[in-house]
Amino acid sequence: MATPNPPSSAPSDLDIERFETITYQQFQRNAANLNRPFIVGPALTEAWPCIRKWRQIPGNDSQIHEHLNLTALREYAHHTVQVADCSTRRYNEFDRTERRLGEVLDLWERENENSRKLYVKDWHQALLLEKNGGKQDYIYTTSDIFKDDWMTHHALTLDPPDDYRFTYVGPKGTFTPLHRDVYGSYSWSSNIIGRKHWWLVPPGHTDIFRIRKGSEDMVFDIRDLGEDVWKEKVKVVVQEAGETIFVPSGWYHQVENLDFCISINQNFASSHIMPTIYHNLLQSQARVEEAIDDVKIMLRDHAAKQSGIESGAVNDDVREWEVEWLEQVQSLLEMDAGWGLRGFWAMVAYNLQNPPVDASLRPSDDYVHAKLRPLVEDFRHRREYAVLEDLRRLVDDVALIVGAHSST
Ligand SMILES: O=C(O)CCC(=O)C(=O)O
Ligand SMILES: [Fe+2]
Repeated sequence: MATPNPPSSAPSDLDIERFETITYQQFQRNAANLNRPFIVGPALTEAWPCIRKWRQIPGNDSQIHEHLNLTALREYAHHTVQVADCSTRRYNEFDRTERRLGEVLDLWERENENSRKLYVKDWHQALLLEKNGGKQDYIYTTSDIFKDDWMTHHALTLDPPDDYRFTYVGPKGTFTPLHRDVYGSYSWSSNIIGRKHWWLVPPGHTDIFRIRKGSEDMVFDIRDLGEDVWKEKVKVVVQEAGETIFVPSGWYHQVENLDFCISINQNFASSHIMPTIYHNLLQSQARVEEAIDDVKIMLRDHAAKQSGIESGAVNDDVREWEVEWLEQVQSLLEMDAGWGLRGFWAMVAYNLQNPPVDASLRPSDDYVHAKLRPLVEDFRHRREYAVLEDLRRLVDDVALIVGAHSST
């Protein structure tokens, strides 16, 4: 029997829920429980100083930057930024260079074919402002719902301080190819000026975008595949100026600027997704280990020769070569993925001891500890725990807090 059509107002699986305003409990349900995207209306950003500063009073000229007051960005002309050239693809990204923002502003103001393709991305505007004695809230305030962020909260304590807060500026037509966010983190992105077109792929539909069956590599631009292939599977939405979008953990997405846009975004992670982040890091580590497997054999054989033991018969207690091996893997992982196991556990320990936000805006300690206990237990079976003393001490500190009892 045919099922009747749902009333046209019923939300379909492809709809993105929109909130005018949102409570922390609603955020928790969508982020932690359902891991699905949503959009929050302009009420979240309307008091941000940057909206007033960067919006251009409409005139009747036909500048490509329309509503964006590029002159107001001159204040940051000395900031070094990453610039993607959207006319030149390089692997899974566009060609990128590092330039002073002032140089890019000059190019945009000259308005030619080449400058229309330049997209300023991953500009650490808030961090650079703070380094010069300023404050993030001169530009914007992070919404309460996103404050339980373990990544930037910890990264700001490093020497030199780092963060995952970014500003994006790009003319109409510039775009970000299909990707997943770093380490399986969440992101939020608020459009200050202009509209963005988003394509969001639910984790269950990732396979249709692989370049080959079983491959880790994804298509660069969803649109190359033809809409019929993905139409029923991908969430597509236009994000208006002032709106904020939440991108869930592990969702592939791609974004096109429909106008000259400026947006503020942040990759973030709270206790809900620590297991994802931990397992993603271990997967990256496994790839590093595989790539330099010959180094392991070399170190082990060398140690065996030195101690006069036949290769393969090295006693488990001979650890020096293994310390060297595990350290090499960690430093390569840090270069490749931006951090390693030390960074992960230091972040966890720091956030347990110094929660980023008041208890009403984060899960209960019981919840947080229950999320972390299995990770501690897993890590205690790893060679890094047995061999690298500083890591063992760090993880033992975490174990004490979360109540993971020693296995020995
Ligand atoms: O706005 C863009 O071009 C990309 C934003 C993005 O990928 C994100 O917020 O995760
Ligand atoms: Fe992203």
